[in-house]
Amino acid sequence: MTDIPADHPRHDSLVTRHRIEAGVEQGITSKQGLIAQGRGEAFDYLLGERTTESADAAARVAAAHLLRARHPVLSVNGNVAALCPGEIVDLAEAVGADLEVNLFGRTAERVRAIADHLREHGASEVKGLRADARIPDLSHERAKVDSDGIYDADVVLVPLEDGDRAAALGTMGKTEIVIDLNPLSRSAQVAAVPIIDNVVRAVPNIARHARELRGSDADLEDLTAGFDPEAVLAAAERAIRDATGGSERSPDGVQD
Ligand code: PTJ
Repeated sequence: MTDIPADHPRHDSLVTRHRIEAGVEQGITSKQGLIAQGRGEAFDYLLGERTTESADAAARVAAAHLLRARHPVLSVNGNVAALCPGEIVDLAEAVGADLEVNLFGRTAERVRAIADHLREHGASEVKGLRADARIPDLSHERAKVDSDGIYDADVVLVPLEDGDRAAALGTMGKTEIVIDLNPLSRSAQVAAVPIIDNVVRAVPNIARHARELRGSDADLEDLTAGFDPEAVLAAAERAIRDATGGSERSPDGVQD
């Protein structure tokens, strides 16, 4: 990987891009994952590459849902495995969730490579290899899930994917928490809890909230009941429109 100076103005974004590149080289991330990363980067740029207040509030509600769940499961694809493997394993531990590999471009080799990668980052058990159940009314490979994993879950964290599985999980009566930088994406639009943020920031942020909530006397039910997903989507869209409206452009108009 090219050395990126710590004081480079886009340091974090470039490091993230290199992680995806390495993921492809290791057989963890699909080539389409590179395209998804490019889309994500554009939205992140417009959001100021920061966790907005509304994304932070949504992350806290997500933590409350995961802590209250009977059986929470965190779904892992090739991009998540490359970008934040240690952080997703840590989140699973913080909320007592299962980890399950679920891929759009599913191959047995890639499922195994991702499971191994998560184990190398501390996961004790990784589901998704058996794939002995199906999400109804979903024709592609993402329908393949474990019967004692996503199929049985009541709350599922779905980071960064196309929208039809999120909708299908909702139809099954599950609460879906979606992390996606695009507030207009179908998965964000159908989520019970959309978190419009980069997975590299959102995943550790949910874990931080979960640990804080666990140690407090906060009413988790109150927290989840008062949540408005539409307001979160509208706030993210507003932040993007403000950024493109010219009010916050750099003085010389140069974009890195
Ligand atoms: O590993 P697989 O086979 O399961 O494939 C995973 C990808 C991501 C390739 C697949 O799900 C896909 O093609 O997704 P899409 O349809 O490109 O959607 C990806 C969404 O994630 C887009 O809305 C992006 O804006 C968003 N996104 C990309 N990078 C990030 C992100 N959201 C949060 N954090 C990111 N780092």
